[in-house]
Amino acid sequence: MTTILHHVPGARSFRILWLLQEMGITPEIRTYAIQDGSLRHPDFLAKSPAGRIPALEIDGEVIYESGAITEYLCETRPEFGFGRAPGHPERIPFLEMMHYAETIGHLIGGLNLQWIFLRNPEDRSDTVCKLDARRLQGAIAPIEALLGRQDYMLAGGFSAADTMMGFTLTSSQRYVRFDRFPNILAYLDRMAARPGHRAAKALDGPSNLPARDFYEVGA
Ligand SMILES: N[C@@H](CCC(=O)N[C@@H](CS)C(=O)NCC(=O)O)C(=O)O
Repeated sequence: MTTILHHVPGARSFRILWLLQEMGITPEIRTYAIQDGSLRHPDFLAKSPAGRIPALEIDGEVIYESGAITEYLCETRPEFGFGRAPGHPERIPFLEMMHYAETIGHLIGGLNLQWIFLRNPEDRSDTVCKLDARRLQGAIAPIEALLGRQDYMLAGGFSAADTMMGFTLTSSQRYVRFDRFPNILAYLDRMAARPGHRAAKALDGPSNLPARDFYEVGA
């Protein structure tokens, strides 16, 4: 099997790298940078029409959208138990958490645009930044409550909902102070201790995002 992951270090493609490593699959990695135009090259647009990572090629077939890739990998490799198939008692929370990761993810993307990718910082909107940081914090708070009741996104144990959400929660720390979310901090420590996560971190590569660790947004 040939597996190629189109990847930006520290970006959403980490979700796929981590899941693949949990499955014992090491892909060939093609690395891009968001700010250098490489994701807008026609060759890449032919694989991912909005010019976004991740895209995953398996034996020449390309899939884009991290949630779709994740569901596909779980469905085609049920022996790992990382998905929750139709009829499974955790099917609904599985789907909810998979997609909730992108409710949070799109808020981070908006803040990244404001703080990292705008060419002219004077174009940044303080109002939008504050609103989005508050909305981000509000979207994370229910996860803190959830992790007060269970160790993973699903009560039944580790799943691909964790590879989707774990990455998202890690990235949220750029805009939200997590000292108010101790259950999530303990969860992220548990995730980081997993051999699959460690192996994925080793493959991730150095960040090429010109980003600070934390932006004080005033939430
Ligand atoms: N919903 C998509 C979002 C993909 C996405 O926006 N990826 C970002 C990196 S985290 C990207 O490629 N950004 C490039 C751009 O916005 O030009 C997914 O989950 O795969």
